[in-house]
Amino acid sequence: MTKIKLYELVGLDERYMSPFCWRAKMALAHKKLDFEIVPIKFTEKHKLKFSDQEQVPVIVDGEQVVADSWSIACYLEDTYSDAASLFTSEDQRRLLRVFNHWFDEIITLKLFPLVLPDNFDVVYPEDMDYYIESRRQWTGKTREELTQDRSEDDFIAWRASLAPLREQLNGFDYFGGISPNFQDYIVFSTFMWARAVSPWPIIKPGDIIHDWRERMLGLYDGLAGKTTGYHY
Ligand SMILES: N[C@@H](CCC(=O)N[C@@H](CS)C(=O)NCC(=O)O)C(=O)O
Repeated sequence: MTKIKLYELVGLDERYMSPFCWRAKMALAHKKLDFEIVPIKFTEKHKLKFSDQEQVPVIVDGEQVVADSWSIACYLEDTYSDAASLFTSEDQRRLLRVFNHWFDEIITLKLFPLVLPDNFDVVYPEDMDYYIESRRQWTGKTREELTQDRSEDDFIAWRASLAPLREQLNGFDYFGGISPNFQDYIVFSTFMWARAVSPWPIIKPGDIIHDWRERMLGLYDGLAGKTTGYHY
């Protein structure tokens, strides 16, 4: 069987900085599927033309091309139904779809301008012009303005907003209970983006979420923990 290809965004020093790619990668590992990473820089998105869109992650599994992390999780779940499940039931899949949106649009979006200023340091020089302009259009601010605007208080507020997740983890090793499921990968992906690009600790030791993140870093023979990132 040929390996599944995962097209994944990469920065300097092999920093895998796309949260959505982390979701796809952890889902592939969860199902114990054989895969290889095809690293993509921001200025190499023409290499994704075959997928009829311009974003990573994309997987190629034989003849099948699937883009978008949620679609990839569903594809893997349905295609490799004999392998460990990413969802505990169809009801949970529906609920996690909502969770997925909430986590992206509320939790990760709030963190975005706080971590973004550091992301510039790990972008390839050839990607920099595109990165500066696209992020200025996106946020309406320059890197300098974003840097000036953030403070530890913003991080404290962000950490506090994770209270419902702490509640869910209480007494469990993973959001999935005794073992991880796709909810764990959704949450973890944001932590992996931050870890790859910013020295600012978004979570601190002593927090139940920090303990969980440590467990996640060790999963699948340290798949995530072995990658380049800041340690906190
Ligand atoms: N909803 C999509 C979002 C994918 C996405 O936003 N990918 C980003 C990387 S994190 C991307 O390809 N960005 C290209 C760019 O910024 O030019 C998913 O879940 O996969």
